[in-house]
Amino acid sequence: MTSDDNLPVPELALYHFPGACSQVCVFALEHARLPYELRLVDLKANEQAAPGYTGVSPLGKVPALLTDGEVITENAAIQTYVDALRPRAGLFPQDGSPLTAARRQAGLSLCGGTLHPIVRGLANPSRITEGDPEGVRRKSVALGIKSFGVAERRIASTGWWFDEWSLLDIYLNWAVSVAASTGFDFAPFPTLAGLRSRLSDLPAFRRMLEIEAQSAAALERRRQSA
Ligand SMILES: N[C@@H](CCC(=O)N[C@@H](CS)C(=O)NCC(=O)O)C(=O)O
Repeated sequence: MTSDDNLPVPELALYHFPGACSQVCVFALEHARLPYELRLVDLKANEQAAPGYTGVSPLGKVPALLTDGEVITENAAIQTYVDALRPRAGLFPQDGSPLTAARRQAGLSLCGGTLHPIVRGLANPSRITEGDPEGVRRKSVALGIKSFGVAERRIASTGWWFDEWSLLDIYLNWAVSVAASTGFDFAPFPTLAGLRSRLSDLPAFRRMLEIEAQSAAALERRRQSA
């Protein structure tokens, strides 16, 4: 099979857990209409620590993408790779400008390097400390107010990281949804809070939500039969 840019399309398999940041990669593959196999890793059952999976992802994290048998780890790298396979899918702006490229990298770094650890501290504080998890949670709230504030100011004028939606808005929405599920207050950040409803206009976003629900149900069945 070839892509719309006549690049050969590799055989793809994505390792995913519903609700995890790997949902951004699900969206990317769906929007780019690339065929892929979805392989579920049950983080609740600690499957990420099993040797079968650490052979794929040495840190035992999702997402990981197999492409013709080669592994790509790190969400930002997978997003960049999928965009490179299908540049005309419109996952990121393609104006070729160095400033746009730098802003894209800034967004990927903000989501992966800053917001992700904060939402982890909100959702799973006891996995970060051997001491008082409540202290980690409180600190994560304070860091979240500052860092989500930066993201809110960035997207406030257009509603998106760039002038139009991009994969960065899907990534931001993931961080917002996890933080919101812990009770983090998004009232001061209305543009971030409205991301999900604006993104729901995209067919691939709705497909991603369906895949999330189907994956959660499949894992529940797997646990019941274990
Ligand atoms: N730096 C990695 C972080 C990925 C990550 O932390 N994924 C979480 C799910 S959102 C995970 O797999 N956690 C399992 C664990 O830490 O045991 C990336 O950006 O891809």
